[in-house]
Amino acid sequence: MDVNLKHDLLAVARQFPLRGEFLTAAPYGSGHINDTYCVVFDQGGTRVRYIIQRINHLIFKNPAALMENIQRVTAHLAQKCAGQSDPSRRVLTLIPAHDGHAYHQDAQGNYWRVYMFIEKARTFDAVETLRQAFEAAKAFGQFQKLLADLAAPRLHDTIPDFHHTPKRFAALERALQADVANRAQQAKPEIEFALRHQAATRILLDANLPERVTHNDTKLNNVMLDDATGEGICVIDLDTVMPGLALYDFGDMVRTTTSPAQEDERDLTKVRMQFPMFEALARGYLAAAEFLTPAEKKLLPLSGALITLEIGLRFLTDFLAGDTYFKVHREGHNLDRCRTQFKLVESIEQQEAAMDKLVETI
Ligand code: ADP
Ligand code: GN1
Ligand code: MG
Repeated sequence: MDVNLKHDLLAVARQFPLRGEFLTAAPYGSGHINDTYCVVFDQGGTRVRYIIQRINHLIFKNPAALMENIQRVTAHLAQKCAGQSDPSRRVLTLIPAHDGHAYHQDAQGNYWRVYMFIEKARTFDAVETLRQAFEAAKAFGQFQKLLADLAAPRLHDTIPDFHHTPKRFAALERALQADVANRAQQAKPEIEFALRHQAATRILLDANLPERVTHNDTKLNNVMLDDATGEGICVIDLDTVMPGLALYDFGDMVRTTTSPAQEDERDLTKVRMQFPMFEALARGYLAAAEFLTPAEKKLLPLSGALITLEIGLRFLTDFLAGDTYFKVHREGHNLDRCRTQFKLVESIEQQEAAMDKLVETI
């Protein structure tokens, strides 16, 4: 096993009914919040992989409630996918711990969960083809559609006000006021950009849209695309599935799936909203999300700029606060991420008329 691992993955794995001989464990994926590992077992000559995750309980303050949400959501989806081909690859499957709980809490207070590994599929950190955009959006649209009849009670809010953009703006103002890391002078243009956009933060909240069950973190790398068919086979990263607006999800797709650049690209000339990608997203999403009201549909183009602005505000806030929320891997990482978001907001704003026109025709 990798001696540099922060946690004893073998000890964690032993808390779950994973058969065979433990072979390897290694960090996996590029998420900003949880710790994700891939562990491999030898089961009678076959290598079987699992995903083991440590839930970031400083961010998700009630992991038990979060896991209750995930159990309900995955059970509901599993029931709906039962008649389709390859049902076990279409929804995440939790493996409960030996004690029957959906997670294991270790002696240090960490919360761990295990998922079956979705084989023959992968995620992408940056979009490469129109087909990927179409399939990802269709999968997220389908996800919302399948959860529309989730039985009561309402899901827990795993992070309250997660997409309340005005509150995200207020948090930025507080971070700016405190300037605890003495970094405000390094981010003057970004701070000015944020301040100029304050009025835009209310757009979705003021539109009186219906509450739905939404994913709330529809980054392109939170949907697995099938290696053979390219289909969006499984929506993953379910920690923020909770009541929300459909457009939070569409907006985050625009943020992460229309620019050819990575989220932390330093060369801002590479960052832009590619209109054909937006079209593929809108067509894919609307192919599945037939439940949208006219008011929701009309706001699809604006949601992209809003959610991109919101995540940019959050990266800037975390930069000013001294990098306490998102994982960072280099100096100025959160500021770099903020810059790409604000550049993308500008690019989306410039194409708003064309986006409106397109959506009217779909
Ligand atoms: P984070 O919250 O840190 O983003 P994710 O749940 O998105 O964590 O997992 C990180 C990455 O691990 C994903 O982008 C995906 O590539 C991979 N992954 C997660 N769950 C599975 C799974 N069940 N099967 C295969 N790969 C997975
Ligand atoms: C985080 O966990 P991950 O990396 O999929 C964040 C999202 C942000 C995203 C920015 C719980 O998502 O809200 O949009 O980073 N998740 C949480 O890349 O804050
Ligand atoms: Mg993720």
